[in-house]
Amino acid sequence: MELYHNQVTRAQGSFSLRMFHRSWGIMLIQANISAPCTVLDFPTRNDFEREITAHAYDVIGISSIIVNIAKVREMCRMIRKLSPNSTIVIGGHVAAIPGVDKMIDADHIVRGEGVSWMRRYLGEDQNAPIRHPAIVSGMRTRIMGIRLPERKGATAATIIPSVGCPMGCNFCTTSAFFGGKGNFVNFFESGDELFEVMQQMETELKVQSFFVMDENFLLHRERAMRLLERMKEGQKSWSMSVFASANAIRKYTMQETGRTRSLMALDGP
Ligand code: B12
Ligand code: SF4
Repeated sequence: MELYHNQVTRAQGSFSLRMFHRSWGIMLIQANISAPCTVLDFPTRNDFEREITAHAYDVIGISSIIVNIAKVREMCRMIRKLSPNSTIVIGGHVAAIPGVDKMIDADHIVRGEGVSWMRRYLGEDQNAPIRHPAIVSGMRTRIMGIRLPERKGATAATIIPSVGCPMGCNFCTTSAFFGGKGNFVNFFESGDELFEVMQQMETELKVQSFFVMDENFLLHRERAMRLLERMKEGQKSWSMSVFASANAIRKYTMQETGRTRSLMALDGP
């Protein structure tokens, strides 16, 4: 997937920055089930066909956002033809379309958090601790056709502490998707758990910076403050890019948030 060339720098024509991102939702599901599982990230039609005919998959899950519904429909059609014994599970924001079950030929449409759903479906413990996959937030950066050198640790790691936002503003699709007002799902409840995961990523990916994929990270003040405490104790000068609503940011002093380099409104809810 792309962010910059899709929506930020595309008007800059050949000067536009190209950078690619993996699909974190399905990576998270893969890392948290014990069944053998293959992830194809935006496969070509040929790759998808080859994979589902080369192996007899019990379950084929598809993740998508709403605009890609036609691709989902076609993938379901291919599965029914080429792998008729597979159960088709659809998840991600596409599942929020009213009447989606009539638009595509799937066996299960999963709304909301997918790790616990898939664990339940496979008969595994849905409350088992979450294993966080090592995710480099962006890759294969190029500009004017020239690929920039990639150095381990130069790109931020993605950390996913929670999904959903309990504020439940009435226009907010992502909050609604994970349960709406008062609801959210914490993958890591405490600052201590989060610190451990970040330390693990620091070692594995050699990173000092983190892209925190949480709808409203600073709203969970206790967790954020404990994380800060652990960072101070461990002398970590990690930098973090977070999403947070204005009312959550107001609850912190400037000393607590540290040096804020930029405040950017990206991707409205
Ligand atoms: C980060 C992000 C991106 C990254 C992509 C990296 C990535 N995350 O994979 C970048 C910046 C590249 C990106 C690009 C775009 N994005 Co975007 N993005 C997001 C964002 C902020 C977080 C997604 C995320 O990773 N969350 C964390 C993971 C763990 O959650 P998740 O993906 O939802 O997965 C969970 C469940 O949905 C479910 N699940 C997901 N897949 C599956 C599959 C199965 C089988 C099952 C059972 C469950 C399941 O289980 C997962 C774990 O709980 C969301 C907003 C949000 N907060 O949700 C918008 C969002 C998904 N993006 C959106 C859009 C529109 C786009 C773009 C089209 C924008 C543009 N004009 O270019 C592009 C293209 C994306 C594409 N081709 O699919 C919209 C989709 C709208 C909709 N209702 O469909 C959202 C909701 C933002 C918004 N409100 O506008 N995006
Ligand atoms: S993410 Fe933002 S818009 Fe959505 S419910 Fe939370 S505070 Fe409201």
